[in-house]
Amino acid sequence: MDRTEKLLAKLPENTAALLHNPSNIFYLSGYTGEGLLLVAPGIKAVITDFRYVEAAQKQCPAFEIHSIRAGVGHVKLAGELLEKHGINKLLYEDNIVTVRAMRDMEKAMPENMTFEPLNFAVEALRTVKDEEELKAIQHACDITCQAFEYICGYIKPGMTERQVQLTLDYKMLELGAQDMAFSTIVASGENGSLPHAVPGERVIQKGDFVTMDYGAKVDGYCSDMTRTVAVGEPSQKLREIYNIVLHAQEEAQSALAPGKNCADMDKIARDIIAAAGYGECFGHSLGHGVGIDIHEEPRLSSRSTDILAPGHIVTVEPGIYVPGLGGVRIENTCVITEDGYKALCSASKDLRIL
Ligand SMILES: [Mn+2]
Repeated sequence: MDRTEKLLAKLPENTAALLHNPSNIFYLSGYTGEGLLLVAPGIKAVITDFRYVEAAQKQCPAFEIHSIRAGVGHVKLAGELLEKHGINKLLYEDNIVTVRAMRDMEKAMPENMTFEPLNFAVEALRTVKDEEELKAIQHACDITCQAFEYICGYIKPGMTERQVQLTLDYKMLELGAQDMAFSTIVASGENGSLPHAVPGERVIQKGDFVTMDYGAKVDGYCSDMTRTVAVGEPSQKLREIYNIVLHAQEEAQSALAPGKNCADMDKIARDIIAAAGYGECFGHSLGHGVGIDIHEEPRLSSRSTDILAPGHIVTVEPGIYVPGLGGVRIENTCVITEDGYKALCSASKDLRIL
């Protein structure tokens, strides 16, 4: 069963799904250009414009490619196809379609059309990765780890965070990444207390911790890894924080297995950090799914009701952030297997002193 059939099997009979979200469109069809995807019994269509017709034909041979024309825009064209197939119930992505686009859609569609939210049906399919997806993510993780080995030999006191970021990004592209998975984070010294620090002109000094959170994109799929390294001998305090985070990361990661509650994974790491007296300094959730998007379901968070299943790919990334001092985060991307998990990032998590 291909992905489109899997989606249709989850929907009520004689119902269409109109996709606006580029990640869902890519997942179902392989198409990366602009436009919409229409899926219904008897319909598999990319609705695009002249600029992308040829690319769409190459990327998704199993789909009909329809190009908009004067007076017939994307939604109207979708409406024509639905009318031809006698389908009058349309599921749409209410988290993506704006209020304005919704009003336009109601006007452009045939009169008898009814609209209902798709309720993340495609996102739900995307949580379980197949072999091909796993291969792409493993490749992205390998590039990330190779770039880490390179950067460890490159970072020297006197360099700026920005220099480290540019070098990491360049290295990943050189190693075959199509793009960065997200904007690379490099946080040195006291900037390490900012979980999503933007690399800037701060000059790296001896005794600093440098946190690097970054990933590569390969064949449309992301990796996500964080390592914190020391530049020269770190203080006792920073070492202590490092060891707590490392312990929390390893305990939570080694608990990953199918059937486990995502919220329990978060609790394992949180309890260790709280017991060490740093509970207030770990203010984000433990991790998240990774795939076409850098943040996907399931979430490893205290509020999550998700259960881990084989094929889920999740990050485990506890951290401790102390304003004025700095911070530590250690993150691996892992796949849930039939009997446990496998870490996809091979870079050592032991403290590296450069
Ligand atoms: Mn992450």
